[in-house]
Amino acid sequence: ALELDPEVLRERTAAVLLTARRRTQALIDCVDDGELMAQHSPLMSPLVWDLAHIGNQEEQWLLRAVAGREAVRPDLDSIYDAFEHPRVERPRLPLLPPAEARGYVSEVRSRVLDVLEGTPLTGSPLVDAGFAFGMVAQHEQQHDETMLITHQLRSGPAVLAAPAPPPAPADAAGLPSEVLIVSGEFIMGTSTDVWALDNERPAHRRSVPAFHLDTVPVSNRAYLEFIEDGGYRVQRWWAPEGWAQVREHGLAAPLFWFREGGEWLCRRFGRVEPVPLDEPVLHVSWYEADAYARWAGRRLPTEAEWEKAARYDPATGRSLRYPWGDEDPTREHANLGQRHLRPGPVGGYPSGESPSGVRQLIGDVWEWTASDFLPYPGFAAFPYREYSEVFFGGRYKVLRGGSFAVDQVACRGTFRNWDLPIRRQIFAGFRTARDADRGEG
Ligand code: AVJ
Ligand code: FE
Repeated sequence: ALELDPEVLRERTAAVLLTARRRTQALIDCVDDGELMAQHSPLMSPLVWDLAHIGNQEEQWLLRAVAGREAVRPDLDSIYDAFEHPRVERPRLPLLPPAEARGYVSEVRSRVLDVLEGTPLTGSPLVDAGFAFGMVAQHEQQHDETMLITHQLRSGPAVLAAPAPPPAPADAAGLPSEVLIVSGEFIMGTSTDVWALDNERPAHRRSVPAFHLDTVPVSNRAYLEFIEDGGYRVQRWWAPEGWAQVREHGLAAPLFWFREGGEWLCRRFGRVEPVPLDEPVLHVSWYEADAYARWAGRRLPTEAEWEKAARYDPATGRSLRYPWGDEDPTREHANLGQRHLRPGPVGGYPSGESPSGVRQLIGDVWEWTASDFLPYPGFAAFPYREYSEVFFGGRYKVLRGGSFAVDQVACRGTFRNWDLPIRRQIFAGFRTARDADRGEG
């Protein structure tokens, strides 16, 4: 996608870095210094930690690794090393106060723009097609999503606002509930998408038997049926660890939901509203998604099934970058980039439909899959083991598709996210699948 004239590549790279910084700025400028330093949830860092961590990663990769420049603030590396300090202890670190953190990230950025001007974007895997710059922009955008989660967990008056996403199109109510994805091999992952991260590589063949996938993500309306049918009280729907979580924490609904006067309400960025029945369900753990699917007589899709539904074009046998084709998303295709601070109603974004007719695979809500986070055959850690490799194994479940909170630079048909199956604060929902009957597809 970025086979470009070097000047155009430089301009686009600078623009992508600027887009990320604007988002970061919006997320920190709306609260005072006390709130930037505070820990709003033990699950999250203080916002000011994320801010300086963004700058520190940018310094390490672009100023030191790419440009070979002397360190600006080598003393900060340890404070902002995510592996050295778990989130719960970050408020007690000697963090840069807000004004200094702002000064640090802007100093790093101005040097980075200088490096971008002067570095040939070819000649080593780290700089080819601007990879390291793209990686750093994706890193900042991923932290912008993390910071938005912190905002959702924060209590106090609302400080963020955004226009509502477009209403569902006229055909949304008449969509088939599920779509058949035909049997056969497809190409999973990528070896050619220049800013794809290590865990998305390499492209490889995967055989996927025929299956049916929900046309749209599971809605709050559908999820409420599970709740009202006593779903949280019936052990047989739940994986053992999921049932333990329900019992231990008294779970009875998605995170941020509560009941008042017989009505289900939810909290969103400091405001309360009736649970929007037509939106995809959000803030459920993998265990809740898994239990709902079992209750519905279905199951979660595997990661390979999800990617085939999103990328495989039966007409050509090719795998596309996105459900709609190879072109970057526009606002017609998907709800991304914190443009709207909520998912759109189910059935939306018809221009973003996949060749098989599945909607909203990209944007709106991250989708839990049945799969553990594992390397693809031929995986090679690049450029650092701590991005993906140290998370491989059975502890983390894969999420696909991106949410309204992630920017397009960090979202594509091959992009893989992962989290612990107990997590509920992330912007995650799901859709369900079932095996095809014999003879189908
Ligand atoms: C890919 C979203 C799981 O936030 O832990 C940020 C991204 N890696 N800094 C995370 C990441 C290093 C990562 N996730
Ligand atoms: Fe990070």
